[in-house]
Amino acid sequence: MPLSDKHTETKTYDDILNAGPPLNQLAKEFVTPNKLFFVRNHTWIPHFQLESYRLRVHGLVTRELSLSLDEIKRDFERHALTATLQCAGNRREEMVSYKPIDDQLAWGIEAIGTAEWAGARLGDVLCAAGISSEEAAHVAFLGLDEILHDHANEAYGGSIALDKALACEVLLAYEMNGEDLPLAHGCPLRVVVPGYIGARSVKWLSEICVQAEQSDNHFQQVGYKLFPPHITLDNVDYADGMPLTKLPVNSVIVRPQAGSQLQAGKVVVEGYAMSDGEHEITWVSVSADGGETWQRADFTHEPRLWSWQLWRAEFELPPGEHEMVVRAWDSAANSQPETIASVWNFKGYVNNAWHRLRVVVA
Ligand SMILES: Nc1nc2c(c(=O)[nH]1)N[C@H]1C(S)=C(S)[C@@H](COP(=O)(O)O)O[C@H]1N2
Ligand SMILES: [Mo]
Repeated sequence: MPLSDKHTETKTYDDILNAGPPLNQLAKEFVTPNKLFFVRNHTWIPHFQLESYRLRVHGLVTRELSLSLDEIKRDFERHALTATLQCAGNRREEMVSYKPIDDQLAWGIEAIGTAEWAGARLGDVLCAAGISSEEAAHVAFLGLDEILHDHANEAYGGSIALDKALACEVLLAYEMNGEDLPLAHGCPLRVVVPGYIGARSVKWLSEICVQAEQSDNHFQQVGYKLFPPHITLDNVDYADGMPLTKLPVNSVIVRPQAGSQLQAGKVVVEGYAMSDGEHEITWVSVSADGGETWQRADFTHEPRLWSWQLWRAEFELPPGEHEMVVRAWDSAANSQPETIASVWNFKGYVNNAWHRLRVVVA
């Protein structure tokens, strides 16, 4: 399989699958082929029998549900949506080189992909269960995979607010790009929460719970919380952290790669840009002189909600070393911070500083 094994090492669990596409294959097409779609797993892929698989829906509901995959396919209308999934740790590598980050995967720019997901709407399943109380404010998910924390196993989990859970873009997907959802991506069923950090799109989904509070799961209460740059492992109080939801506007140069040796003359620069999915990317500016002068990039596709934008710009470059920089704006006038220093956080989440790289033209 073409996924590189660059990210397969974690501290203790050597053979957990974490991988992304080789950079020369990244963002070449608007829809990422399944074989090139990054995989982010916190533990080993769970073992289960498809025949006995049930999705349990419980909590503040009028009727508890226990649904097989066939029942989900039969009883709920199938909806398809092209949406980008991005890990909160995408571009962590740049944060690590600014200031060390302990025990987190040093993703480059490859922890992102776009697929056509299809399945039932989470909102339709919640309607079938019936929200039973005005206290209901969050929808919590659990996966079948269990992770060891403080000497006890806990299923992977997280939650989103009830209003997002009821939004029509949120799917319980059983198909990815026209195929059955692959095992590594959460077969038989996963949540897809477009616009949110990938961590909320729980794979191998086993339980949905409607509740008053956010999930008490490790990955909601400790992991995937954002802190300002002055907070570190030594002074952190996890209760103060901001649970990550929507992704900030971001843009990345994919080609040429950092350190490339290029020929003088016409140089094509390509990459991706993405916001919170609710706002389309409206402008991408690219510089080949470290930010002295800028050019507007062309988009390769019509802007769409919930998906990235691929962009392209051309430069005439003389021999020498050149620093390329990219920044984007979305339709809500959000843009990116100039420096990593202003967004660095000790977990290395949501790096959206201007993306810079150096190339040599001969
Ligand atoms: N059950 C379960 N769901 C999970 C994870 C996991 O480890 N277990 N990883 C999450 C994270 S951090 C991300 S970024 C996305 C990655 O989805 P993918 O592997 O399909 O790209 O899945 C999320 N859902
Ligand atoms: Mo992630």
